[in-house]
Amino acid sequence: MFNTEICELLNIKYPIIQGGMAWVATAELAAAVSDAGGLGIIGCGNAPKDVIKKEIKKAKELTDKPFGINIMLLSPYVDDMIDLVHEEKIPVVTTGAGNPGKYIEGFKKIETKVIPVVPSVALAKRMERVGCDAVIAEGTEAGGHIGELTTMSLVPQITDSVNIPVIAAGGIADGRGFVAALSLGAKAVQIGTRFVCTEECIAHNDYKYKILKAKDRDAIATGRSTGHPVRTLKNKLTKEFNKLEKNNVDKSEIEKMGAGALKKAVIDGDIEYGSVMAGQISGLITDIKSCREVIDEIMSHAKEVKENIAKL
Ligand code: TUI
Repeated sequence: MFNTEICELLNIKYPIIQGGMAWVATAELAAAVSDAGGLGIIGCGNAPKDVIKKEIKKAKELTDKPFGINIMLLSPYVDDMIDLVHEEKIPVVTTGAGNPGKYIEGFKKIETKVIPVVPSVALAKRMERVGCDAVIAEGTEAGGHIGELTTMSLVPQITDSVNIPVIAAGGIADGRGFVAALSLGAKAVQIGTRFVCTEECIAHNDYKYKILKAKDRDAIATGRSTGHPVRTLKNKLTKEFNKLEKNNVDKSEIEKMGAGALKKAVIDGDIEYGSVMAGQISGLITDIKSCREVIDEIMSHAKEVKENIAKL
């Protein structure tokens, strides 16, 4: 059940892809997700080549299953990350925050699958035209840098507009969300926040517990005025951001405040002045368990949900 074309494309058991979260998605998390039958992803964020090279080496030691990397296209080290994909023969690359078009020809030569995150139908169509293997339709419910449209609106509009498989992201953390995504035409899901609250995730415990304590309206978007909205959990930093935005402070001032804030939260555990990126589904997450338990639970829950719908 739920063996979709994405399973075949990416050589995985379950159509679950882990979000490529900067700082959070290290070798430990990626290997655990891949080992449990999903596709683990190492999030490169703004990290330099030597750091990611070490993560790839570690992940290869931890699992013999395939895993991918996420390249954040605003990173100053994008070209180094592309070189790493070639050197390490990484089978899957997801991208965020831009258009990976110019790298696709090179990836095709080494049979690396390219799957960009897209926030709109227009970009999804463009990505299909330039030869991407699938797209991740990420709704504004997601954590981190986000687009405008919700998963519920974005996914069916994209599945109707392209012929490549669509992966749904944003607001998915259990079997109900998984089945809902497939009902909208997606062939897989990408899950981020749920994987932060796992035993294998190296994020600071205070970061994980802030997600566990979050309620439905705690994951808010700031930075809309800068044109780069980011979803994080409410704290002293978001209060400061909101104040600056209300006072029409220069965009560069606001962006300066955000620099380094993610590491502060994920690594140092500063959940007041750090950027606690997390999705709107945070309120649904109430425990920390292993990646295998998370994935097994989603899959068995999804089966139950599907059977219950069939009875209606
Ligand atoms: O990339 C994300 N979310 C992220 S990346 C990140 S780490 C970071 N650290 C410091 C500075 C900046 C980021 C935290 N969260 N999500 C995927 C995503 N991609 N969301 C939206 C987009 C997107 C937006 C515009 C993708 C393509 C795009 O196209 C622009 C174009 O070139 O047409």
